[in-house]
Amino acid sequence: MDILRFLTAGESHGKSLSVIIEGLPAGILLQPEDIDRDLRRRQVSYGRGGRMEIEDDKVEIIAGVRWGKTLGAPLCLVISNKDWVNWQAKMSIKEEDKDEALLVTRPRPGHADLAGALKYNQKDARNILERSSARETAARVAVGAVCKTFLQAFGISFYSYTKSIGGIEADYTGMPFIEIVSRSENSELRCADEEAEKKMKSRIDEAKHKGDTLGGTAEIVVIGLPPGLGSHVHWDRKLDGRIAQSLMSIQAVKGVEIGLGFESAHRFGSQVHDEIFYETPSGDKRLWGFFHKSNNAGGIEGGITNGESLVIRCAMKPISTLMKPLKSVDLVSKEPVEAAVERSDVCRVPSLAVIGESAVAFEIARAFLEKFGGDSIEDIRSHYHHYVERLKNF
Ligand code: EPS
Repeated sequence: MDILRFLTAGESHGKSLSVIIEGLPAGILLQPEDIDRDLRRRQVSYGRGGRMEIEDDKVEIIAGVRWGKTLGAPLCLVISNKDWVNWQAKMSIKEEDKDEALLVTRPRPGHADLAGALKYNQKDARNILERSSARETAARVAVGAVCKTFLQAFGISFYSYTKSIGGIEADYTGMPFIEIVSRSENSELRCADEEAEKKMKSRIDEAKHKGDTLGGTAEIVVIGLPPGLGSHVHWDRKLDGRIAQSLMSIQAVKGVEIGLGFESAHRFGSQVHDEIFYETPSGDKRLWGFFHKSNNAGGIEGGITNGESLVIRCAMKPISTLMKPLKSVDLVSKEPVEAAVERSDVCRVPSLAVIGESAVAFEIARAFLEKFGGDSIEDIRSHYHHYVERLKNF
């Protein structure tokens, strides 16, 4: 049995999204605001469509928390869809509300519409697209926020920002990390490079004007990780593999890189591997003695965290709903048609950054519980401190 797991339910225009998270210890200080903060970060950005003017995501904690702390019981979270009021008949669970005029039969290239329709034997692609929609990522961000709250108690923190949109790269060379983070948090595109941000915005405007869409890349950084999360001994215990799976499962993500990633394939080994140094641990400055001066590995070696920061990038393809639609074939008539058009976003790379951060937070929390597991936060803290002491005296 997995030590930490979650399931989400909910259609994009259904009544709400729900999540059950199972395996959290008792004693995590948790308030709805801890989750709402990240829900807000996921929602707002330049390039999003009309839906975001309707939604104002807030979580309701239905179960698993009492008097401000988790109980060790399953946590149940619900995020309501404000747009549901406009979709009650179209998304009704009652057979008598079925309306043939509403069927979506023109699958969008790049979307789950066609593959899902074939697999689930559906002539109405709405029965597929409602669940494949990236609306579901709100639930995943809620999960990530809970995991981040838990990990914060151990000095582990998560950051994310936009690296590129539509081929325009942000240049963060020489910018202190703290500045990258604070500027990104205040940018409409989560981009700390103001020049690049301006170009990205006009590229988004251009795409919108042409009825087109854009993708891009986001970087996720995790600071404060101890060495030793994940394992080299089995394929499914390697933390890099698990993080990649988690990120690749985010709607529209087509690639994941850790550290130097694809670039490392072009270099000599001497230009890739991070040399090892040692300084006697002292106070809070360095909890363990071994360290690297470079971080091309991105914080993971052999599927195990090595004590450096985790640095991950993921790439998102352009959104597949185009206002100027591509060629498709009608699911019923089999005639050539233009793909279905419905309200959508032009670009959502900034939200990918926050969703990616959340997906990584879940995997880190899972690996953390595997290593230091206990039923209460106090037990976990004592396992963690015992381990850090052992590393100091290694
Ligand atoms: C999405 C289409 C749009 C996005 C949606 C994902 O929704 P709608 O069809 O209602 O305009 O806004 O994303 C969200 C609702 C969200 O919360 O991120 C899609 O087809 O994937």
